[in-house]
Amino acid sequence: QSFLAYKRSKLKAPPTGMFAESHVMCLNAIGMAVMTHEGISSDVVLIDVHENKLKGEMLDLQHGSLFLRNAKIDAGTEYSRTVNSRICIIAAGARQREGESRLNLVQRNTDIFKSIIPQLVKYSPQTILIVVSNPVDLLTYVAWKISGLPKNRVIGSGTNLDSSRFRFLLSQKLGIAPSSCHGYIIGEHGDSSVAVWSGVNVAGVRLRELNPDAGTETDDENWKEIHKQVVDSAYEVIKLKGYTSWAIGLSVGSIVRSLLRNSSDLHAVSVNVKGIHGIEEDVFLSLPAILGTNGLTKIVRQKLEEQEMEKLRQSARVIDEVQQGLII
Ligand code: 6V0
Repeated sequence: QSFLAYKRSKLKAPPTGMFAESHVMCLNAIGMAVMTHEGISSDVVLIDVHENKLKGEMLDLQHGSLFLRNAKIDAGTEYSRTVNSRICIIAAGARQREGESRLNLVQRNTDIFKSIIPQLVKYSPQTILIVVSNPVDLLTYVAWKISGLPKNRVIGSGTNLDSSRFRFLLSQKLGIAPSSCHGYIIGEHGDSSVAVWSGVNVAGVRLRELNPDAGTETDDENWKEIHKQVVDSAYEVIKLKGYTSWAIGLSVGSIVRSLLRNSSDLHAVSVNVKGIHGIEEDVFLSLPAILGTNGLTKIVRQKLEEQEMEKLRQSARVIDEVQQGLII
């Protein structure tokens, strides 16, 4: 996919400066999944360098606009189309190859961002950027640096998806719907993510009350396997179908909905975490965050165990080291 720009409709924008409902446009399956997410947006623009693919996707989406609450769908290669976008979703870039780590993608996608971000900010200086491209935590930092936007308006999709995978897998093991199984994956979206086992609960009943070893090496119920499956999920889907699309699309759709509706919903998203949980580096990692009209409103400070915090600090150090080597 490329990036999805949720535009502010010039016709519909109320004079108060409030944003009208946005619009989705998207090129690939990620965008398609976002598009179909409960009519989140009424005005969407899709930008990509691949003109034919773009036109094909646009027509395909337009033909379905009847079923998308008549959403306005536009597409093109010119950034002027994105003017006054309330939210820009950046999912442009190289895909992970089978077996390739997300970190390997970083300089390739940084170079792509250098051509995209200044254009987006030029046409929509008030926008909120949502970064999806991988490695998402590093690229959220890159987007923040290039854009010059305040921290609250640059957010990475982060572990919102990992947390959804986690809750799905918990639900399978417990026989309870994912929406009723509570738990967070935080930190890096990827191999060094942290499962907060101490907080996993159903209706306030903590898993650790029933099994104090849950998630540890000594656990004979092997709960930690679930976190391993979360980490391996993308690799598995990519191996099977070549790319991931539906879960990430739906996950980004949920973030967009919270921003547009000013819902104060909580999402594990990649935000600037310097000064939290003892992290000293200027890095972006996922923590539970409240989202609203202005982007990031608050970060919820979970009561983490020392080893969970140490894992976060270790990720921060690794990410910072890569950041230092980037040519931004
Ligand atoms: P894709 O289907 O190849 O789409 C990428 C699109 O980017 C293509 O259509 C390209 O034409 C376009 N593109 C490349 N360069 C530019 C540019 N300079 N300007 C505009 N468009 C450009 O890849 P896919 O959609 O599968 O993945 C895209 C990115 O999202 C990759 O970095 C993935 O790793 C990342 N994902 C991140 C996920 C997450 O959880 N954060 C999940 C899935 C994919």
